[in-house]
Amino acid sequence: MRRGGNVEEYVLDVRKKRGIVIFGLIDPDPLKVDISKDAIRKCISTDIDVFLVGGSSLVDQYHVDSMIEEIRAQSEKPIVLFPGNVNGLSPKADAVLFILLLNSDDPYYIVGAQILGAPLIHRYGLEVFPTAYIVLFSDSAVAHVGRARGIPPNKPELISMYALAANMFGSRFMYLEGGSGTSTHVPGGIVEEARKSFNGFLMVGGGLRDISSIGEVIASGADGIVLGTVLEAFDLEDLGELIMAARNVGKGRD
Ligand code: 1GP
Repeated sequence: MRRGGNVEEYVLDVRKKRGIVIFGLIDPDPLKVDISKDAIRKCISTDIDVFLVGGSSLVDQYHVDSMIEEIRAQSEKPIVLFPGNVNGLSPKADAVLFILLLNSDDPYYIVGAQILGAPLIHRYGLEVFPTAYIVLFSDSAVAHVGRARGIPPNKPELISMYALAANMFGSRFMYLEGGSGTSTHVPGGIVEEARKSFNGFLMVGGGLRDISSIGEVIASGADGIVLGTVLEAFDLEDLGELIMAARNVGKGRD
């Protein structure tokens, strides 16, 4: 059942009550349907807060729709699209990260795809999360596809330029992306610098697979973390422990 325009409120409320919002990223790649269905079941058993659907280049709307139906049949949690392109949109979701890939060199990823997607989003009645998206590491698939210029990890001051611009563009969400499956996560110094300048909800993802990296990004100011690879790679017990540890770090935050 569609939630009808209150997902952002729900996300902010979870942040307030639980200290951290945990996003489970489900990949609608048609070549790994069983793995993604298994990841959905693990997300439900381990109590993630929000489903993100997308993130991969290998998608078509049929598989996005069917992953959403799979989630809906088992969970009431909100489903937010994380489209890598216009083909990642679906009328069955609750909301969409309306992504501005701020450090792309290609106008298509800054404004082109958004213009093509806007009429569909409007017609589908999806709730929109205006999201400034910054891809940190240039050796990731998302950087390659989105032609993103990487940000040197030892130059955290550069991120504040993006964070200030994100505010000025009116973005209510900012997503610092390391890249799926990356060996290093977004460093705490970068998260801290973004936190100082960005006024909205700060998400961090990519390469978060142990409590030390998760603890570091939460302590540095992340409001939400995105988990993708661990949902597929970890068994239910290890994933449950990791998520419980993340919840403990989030407890008692302002
Ligand atoms: C990718 O940030 C997400 O867009 C999740 O990354 O697969 O490394 O968890 P992982």
